[in-house]
Amino acid sequence: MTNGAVPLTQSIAWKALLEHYEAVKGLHMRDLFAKDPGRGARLVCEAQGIYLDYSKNRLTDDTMRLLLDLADAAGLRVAIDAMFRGEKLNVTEHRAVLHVALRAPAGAAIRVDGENVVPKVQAVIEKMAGFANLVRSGQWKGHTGKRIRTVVNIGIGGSDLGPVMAYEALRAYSDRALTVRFVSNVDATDIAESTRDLDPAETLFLICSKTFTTQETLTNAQTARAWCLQALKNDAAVARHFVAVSTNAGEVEKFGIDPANMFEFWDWVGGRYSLPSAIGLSLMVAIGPERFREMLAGYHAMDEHFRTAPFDKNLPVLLGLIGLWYGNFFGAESHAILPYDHYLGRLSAYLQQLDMESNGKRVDRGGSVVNYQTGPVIWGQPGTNGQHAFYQLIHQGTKLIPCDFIGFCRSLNPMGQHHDLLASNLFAQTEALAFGKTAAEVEAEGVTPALVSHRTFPGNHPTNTILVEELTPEMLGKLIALYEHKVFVQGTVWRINSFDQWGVELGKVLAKRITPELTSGTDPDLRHDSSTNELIRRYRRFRRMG
Ligand code: G6Q
Repeated sequence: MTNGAVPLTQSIAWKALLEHYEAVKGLHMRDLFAKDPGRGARLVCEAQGIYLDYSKNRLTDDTMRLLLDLADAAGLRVAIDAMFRGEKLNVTEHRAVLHVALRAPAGAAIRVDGENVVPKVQAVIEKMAGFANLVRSGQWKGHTGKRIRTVVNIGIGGSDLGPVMAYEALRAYSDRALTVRFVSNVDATDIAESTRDLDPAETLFLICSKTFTTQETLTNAQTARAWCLQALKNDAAVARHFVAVSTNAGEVEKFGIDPANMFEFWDWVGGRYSLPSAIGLSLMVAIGPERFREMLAGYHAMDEHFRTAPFDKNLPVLLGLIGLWYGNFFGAESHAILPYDHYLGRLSAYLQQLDMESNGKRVDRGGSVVNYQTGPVIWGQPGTNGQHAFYQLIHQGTKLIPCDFIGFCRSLNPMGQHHDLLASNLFAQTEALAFGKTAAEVEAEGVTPALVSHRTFPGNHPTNTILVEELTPEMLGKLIALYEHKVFVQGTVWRINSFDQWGVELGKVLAKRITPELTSGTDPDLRHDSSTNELIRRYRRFRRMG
């Protein structure tokens, strides 16, 4: 699938980019725009209701041509087809990578080990819809006969970040008679604060865990069970107040949840790609099956765009290649995601996991250490709040931070001038970042000479602008799939496995070793390094017993 024989940095396409970088690295966007009045209308890509303006980047038409050559040389087309065909691209876990099957329409055929998985995906969506309708209509009663008012999703990582992000994003479409809360942290404060004002008789817990062995989730689930049974005083209540989403029916049953109340998904769905699976159940309860299906249709439309559009008009390919240009050639280490929509307050955190867990890899698929940068640090906050906090560093700091600005033409809460002010801020920021303010311009404003350098903005800070008409469930699906596939594009060029997460697995094992050393009644024989040993001893001295 990749040209494994030639090291990436020795490949013709890479070397051509390196040479080109030397020629264009000094160019300023001020000059690029001045010399080319058509640039802002030409370096754009519009598809699936998404307008991507990538003209405010430190690149030329030649850069794009060379980046597209790199994608071709990386075998991107073959890799995309292999993913959609269900090949086991996750080589270290020997698994297919088929989140695209979760949103394939009924009637499609996508095979894993010879089995068409689309019918079973559709069957789970049907089962979820039946359940969501019962809860939404009040027909699903708690143990004492009361209707459910609050749904608490217990899960962590991929079993939390997607649902919480999408629930916040689609709040405008949700049933306000129901509230959904999310508990993820093993810190008891999370579940204590999330349940303190709730009535157990009106609360339904969704225990979401692909493996159903994750310490944080199971600990929270046990605590929730105890909280519920303390009030309802009957084990039979579990059946009305606990539902599971998992790939592991055996562990679900051991926990005491009736397998009839379990919603299934499969090992070919990575945790961070699982929102469109049964992991999205809390979201479906909130917005209803129809809206959830609209979101799935949006995902699918972007999947098809990615699979079929020529690379120079392919949104995920363009975003992926432009990101790589900065990471691998300009040495940028991070990438900011800045949504100008309050509903997307959790989008950056969601994309942080998607990208950093997928492409935070130091060896290629064959296990050799790579000699080039892979995934960047992804971070961000919604605008305009970020402008009053960290944008300073982007404008005038010493680091190059490419940014994605995401905005909408219409607000879901049209009130007075709010939305025009929000949009003006977005456009003004990308303009200021690109063009800056020269010392001459500052002087012309009559600024005292001592302050001129302080008030000069170098500009030439790259941004992509993603402009969309309105935030809908369908559009949210498209935006998430856009970033999923961007990550795929980069991972393919970097020759890494974007679909395993051994670093997460490490964390799951390490803490389990230390817990008994913190709690044992007798002094444990500590065999860590001297720092860890001292920390454990100090903790034991001061911890609350019992
Ligand atoms: C995601 C990761 C990780 C995972 C959590 C929860 O891709 O694998 O974030 O989702 O560790 O795992 P479980 O769903 O198995 O509890």
